[in-house]
Amino acid sequence: MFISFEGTEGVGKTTLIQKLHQHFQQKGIDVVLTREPGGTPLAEQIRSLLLSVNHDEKMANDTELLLMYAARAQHLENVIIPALNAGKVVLCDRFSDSSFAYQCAGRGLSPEKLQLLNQNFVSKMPDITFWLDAPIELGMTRARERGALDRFEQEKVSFFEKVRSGFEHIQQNEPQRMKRLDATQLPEKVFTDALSHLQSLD
Ligand code: Z5A
Repeated sequence: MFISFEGTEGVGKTTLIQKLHQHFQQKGIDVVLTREPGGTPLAEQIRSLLLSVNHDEKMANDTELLLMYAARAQHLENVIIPALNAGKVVLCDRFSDSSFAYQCAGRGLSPEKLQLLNQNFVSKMPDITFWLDAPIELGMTRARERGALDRFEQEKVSFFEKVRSGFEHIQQNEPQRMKRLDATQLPEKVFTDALSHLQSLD
């Protein structure tokens, strides 16, 4: 099973993934924990490029989109597909829904560009996606206690509001795949909510 986790910054994706990882391991299920952009040595290098604030020029929105998909192609071929073929559960911190939410809804790129990339370079979509939803300010406060901000984290609240509506758009169009979790709740409750969605798939 391929499970992805989405949301704006600081909503608790990493926290939930760690809890589910532990849960699967305790049940003796083979799990791969991975993330985007990144997940392979080469894709992690692309991630550094994408998140760095130390560029001498503004990264073009198309460049950002294409780098996301270059990293994704690498990740799919070298990590996700082999793990799924070996019967493992894949827990992926962000996947192509983030490209729609950030690059299309957030940056304003046309969904047709994304569709083209998905059709040609994404051979496997998640079986289930958890969208952790919380007011932007809440996630920002949680995440920013960590210190230095990356290139995305430097964006304004208005950008993240657009991103959030991008996730909402996907959830409304694909309610079967994308499940909204109320991320304002305690981590334990977010975890049990996720678990009950997974159990309903059995
Ligand atoms: N990006 C993109 O634009 N296009 C794409 O296609 C892809 C990605 C794939 C990097 O992602 C950036 O890449 C991302 C979008 C872009 N930029 N942004 N923003 P990332 O996932 O690495 O970065 P992130 O979203 O900023 O992740 P994060 O800040 O690490 O957030 P998180 O994993 O969702 O949260 P967390 O680390 O689990 O929790 C944050 C803090 O809150 C932490 O102290 C927790 O202990 C606490 N926490 C967690 N859950 C709770 C609850 N329920 N209550 C109270 N406190 C909590």
